[in-house]
Amino acid sequence: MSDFAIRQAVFTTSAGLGSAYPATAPSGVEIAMVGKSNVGKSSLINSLCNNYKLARTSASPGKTRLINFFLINQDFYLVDLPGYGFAKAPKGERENWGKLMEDYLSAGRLTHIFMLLDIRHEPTQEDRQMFQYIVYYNIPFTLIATKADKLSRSKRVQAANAAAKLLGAPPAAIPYSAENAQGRDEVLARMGAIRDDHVALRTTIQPQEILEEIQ
Ligand SMILES: Nc1nc2c(ncn2[C@@H]2O[C@H](COP(=O)(O)OP(=O)(O)OP(=O)(O)O)[C@@H](O)[C@H]2O)c(=O)[nH]1
Ligand SMILES: [Mg+2]
Repeated sequence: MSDFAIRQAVFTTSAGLGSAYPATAPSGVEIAMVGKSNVGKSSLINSLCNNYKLARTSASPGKTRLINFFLINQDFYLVDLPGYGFAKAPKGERENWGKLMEDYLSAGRLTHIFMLLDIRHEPTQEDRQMFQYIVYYNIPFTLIATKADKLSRSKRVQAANAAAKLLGAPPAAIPYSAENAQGRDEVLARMGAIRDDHVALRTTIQPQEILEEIQ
């Protein structure tokens, strides 16, 4: 297992439509949680950070309405986004969701997406649209199948991978449970790798080398 650990997680700010985002984190790394409402995005952040008061969660969908930034190890951001597919939401609110997401996704600060799927359910049409967006814009992603505790141990890996396949992705998703922290080590290791890789990319290309290449 990797030696990456979350030593500190601090809520920084919430951003709504038209409000400013915080300055990018020192490492430039920003990992955002996307997925349908109620899939467990806020719970995943809490479980990873071992702090159940960090992000607000709720049994009823539509809890997270703003973009919430959490600074990890004073180094990179985890970002909690509002979920989609909340059928009961009024039309105006769904339009707001679209604008909020479009603004954020086009801001160019996001470096990786954790896309969450409920391990028990087939991906929805909206999940597939979201995934197509991710692929179209070439955003690096990791698939996480949430609520793994709802299935028997023997079925989890297969169900997680099947959900990924139905999405149209390579058939690999990390089964995760915010109830019993199954998958936590794997997601933390992934986070450490994302963090390091990004730094490597940023530090190996020096402006001088770019200039030499152009000449
Ligand atoms: N059994 C189980 N329940 C979970 C798990 N993760 C989340 N939940 C429950 O699912 C519900 C929704 O969780 P949230 O984390 O608020 O979901 P969300 O994706 O942030 O939802 P929105 O903010 O509405 O988009 C809550 O009742 C959580 O307790 C899990 O791994 N296992
Ligand atoms: Mg939430």
